[in-house]
Amino acid sequence: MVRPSRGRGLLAVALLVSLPVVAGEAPRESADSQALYQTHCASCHGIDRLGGMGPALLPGNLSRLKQDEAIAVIREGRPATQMMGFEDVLSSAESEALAKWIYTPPDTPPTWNMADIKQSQVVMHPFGSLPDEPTFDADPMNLFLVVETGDHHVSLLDGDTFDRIDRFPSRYALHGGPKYTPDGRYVFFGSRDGWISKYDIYNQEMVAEVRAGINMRNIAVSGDGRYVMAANYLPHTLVLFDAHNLDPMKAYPVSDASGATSRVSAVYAAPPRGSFIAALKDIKEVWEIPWPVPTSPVVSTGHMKEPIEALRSHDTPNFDVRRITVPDYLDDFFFDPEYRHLIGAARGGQGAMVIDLDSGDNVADLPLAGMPHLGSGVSWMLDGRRVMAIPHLTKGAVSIIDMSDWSLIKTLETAGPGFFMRSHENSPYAWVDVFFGPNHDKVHVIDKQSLEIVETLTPAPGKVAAHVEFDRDGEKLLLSIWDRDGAVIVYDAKTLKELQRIPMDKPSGKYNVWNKTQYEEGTSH
Ligand code: DHE
Repeated sequence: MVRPSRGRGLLAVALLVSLPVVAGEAPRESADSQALYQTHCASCHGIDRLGGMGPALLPGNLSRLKQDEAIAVIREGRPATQMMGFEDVLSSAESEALAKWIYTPPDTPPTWNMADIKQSQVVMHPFGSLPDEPTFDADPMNLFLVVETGDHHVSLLDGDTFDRIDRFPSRYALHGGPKYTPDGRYVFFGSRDGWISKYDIYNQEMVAEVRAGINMRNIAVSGDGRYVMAANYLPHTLVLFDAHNLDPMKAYPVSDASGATSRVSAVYAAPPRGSFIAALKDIKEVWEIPWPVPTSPVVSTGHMKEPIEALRSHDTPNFDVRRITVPDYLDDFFFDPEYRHLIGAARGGQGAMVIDLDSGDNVADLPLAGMPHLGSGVSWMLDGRRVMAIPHLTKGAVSIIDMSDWSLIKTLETAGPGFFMRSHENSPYAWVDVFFGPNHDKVHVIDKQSLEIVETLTPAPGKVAAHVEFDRDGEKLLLSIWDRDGAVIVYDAKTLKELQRIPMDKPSGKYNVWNKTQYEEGTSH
C-alpha cells in the first residue's frame, strides 16, 4: 500500500490487469472498502490483492500480522519498505474498513500450480541454439548488469570502459539480485510478480521465461548453473527448474508437520554444501535442498577454496527437503563464507540467531536491536579474524561482529538507517548508504581496519544515493543515484574520486559477473 505516484500506479495497474492470474474474486465486504482499496492500495498490491510491487494482501499472507497491527501499518507506514502511512488521507474508520477487507478471504482462492507454470513457459532460443562466442570485446567476467527500476530496463556495462553494451526491457518490478551461471554467460532475473527471465549475455538475447508464482521473493541458481529455485510468497511454494530452458521440475508445497503453510522469506544457493537453503516466514524451519553433485568442481576460487564435493556435509537425497527446526521465524539471513552457519533474524525481533547448518543447533544469539539487514552484510579479515558488518533498517548504525566467537565488536553510528553495504577483498573500505531519513543522499566510507567512517559523500544533494558494487579487481566501484533523473557514478575505489557519471533511469542494484560468480566476500550472494 504505497501512496501511488501517478506514473507508477498506472503502470502497475496496467500490468496487473494483463497478468494471466486466476482469482475471479467476488468481494464480500462493503463496496466502500473495495473502492478504497482500488484507490489507495491496488497500484502496488494488485487489483485482486495478489501483490505487485507490494506483497499480496490475503489472509494466508498476513498470518503474522494481527488486524489491529495492520491498521497501524495503514496509518503509519512500515519501516524499511516502500509502504508510506495514510494517516493524513484516510479516516480511522476507513483504515479499519480497509484492514477488515484485506483479512477477508477471496471467494476463489488464487492458485498457481504446475500446469499454470508449464503453460506460462516461453522458450525464445532453446539451449544450445545460439553462438558460443561473445559478440563483444569486453572482458566477459568483468561486466556489470544495472537494474533500472524507473522504466523497467536493464543495462549491460563493460566493467573496464563502462560503455553500455546493451539496454533491454525487464519484467515489471525486478527484485533481488540477478543470478549468473558460473561461466558468466547467462543471467536469471526474478520479478516480484513471479516471472523468471533468462538472458544470454554473449548474444544479448532473452532466451526463456517462465512464471514461478503469483508473488515471488527471489531466485537462486545452483553452483553448477544447472538448476534454478524460486521462492514464493503466493502460493506458499518453492519451485525448481532446469536452468537450460526453464522447464519446471518440481513444486514444493511449503508446510510443517501440522499442515500449516508458509511463505518463503528467500532462497539462496550454498555452493560449498551443494544445496539450496530457504528460510520460511510463517513456520520455524529452514529447508535445505541438495542438488546433484557435479563430476568436477565448478566453484573453487576466492575465499571458497574447497571443491564442492568435498564439502557436502549431509546425506539427504538430491532435491529432497532436509528440515532444520529454528527458534524463530526467519525474514532475513546471511551466511559465513563456508556456508556452515546461517545468521538469521525475524523482522520484529531484537536480535539475530546463529544456526549451525550441519547440526541444526542454535549456537549463538546476537544482540542486534533495530532490524539488522543481514541480507546485505559483508565480511572481511581483521587482525586474523573474520568479521561481518551489517546496516540496520530502523537505526543509524552498522554493527560489526567477530565471526569466530559471534561477539559484537563495535556499533558504528551512521547518519541514518542504511539498506545496502558493499566491499571487496582488495579494497580497504566498506561502503554503506543512508537510505532512510533526511540524510538519504549520503554514503559513508568505512575503513575496514580502524572501523571508523573516513569519508561521507553527498554525490547528488537531495537524491537517494544507494547500493555500491565493485569491479572485478576492486579498483573501481559503481554507486546509484536512485532517481528517475538518476545516474550510476563510477568512483576510484582508493582515492574515492568520481571518475564518470552515467545517466540512468532510477538505477537500483548493480551486479558484477566476477564478484557474483566467485562469491566475493564484499558482495551479496
Ligand atoms: Fe529487497 C534483495 C527482501 C524491500 C531492493 N531484498 C533482497 C533480498 C531479499 C529482500 C530477501 C535478497 C534476494 C536476492 O538477492 O536473491 N526487500 C526485502 C524485504 O523484505 C523488504 C524490506 C520488503 C519488501 O518489500 O519485500 C525489501 N528491496 C526492498 C525495497 O524497497 C527496495 C529498496 C526497492 C525494490 O526494488 O523493491 C529493495 N532488495 C533490493 C535490491 C536487492 C534486494 C536492489 C538486491 C541487493 C543485492 O545487492 O544483491
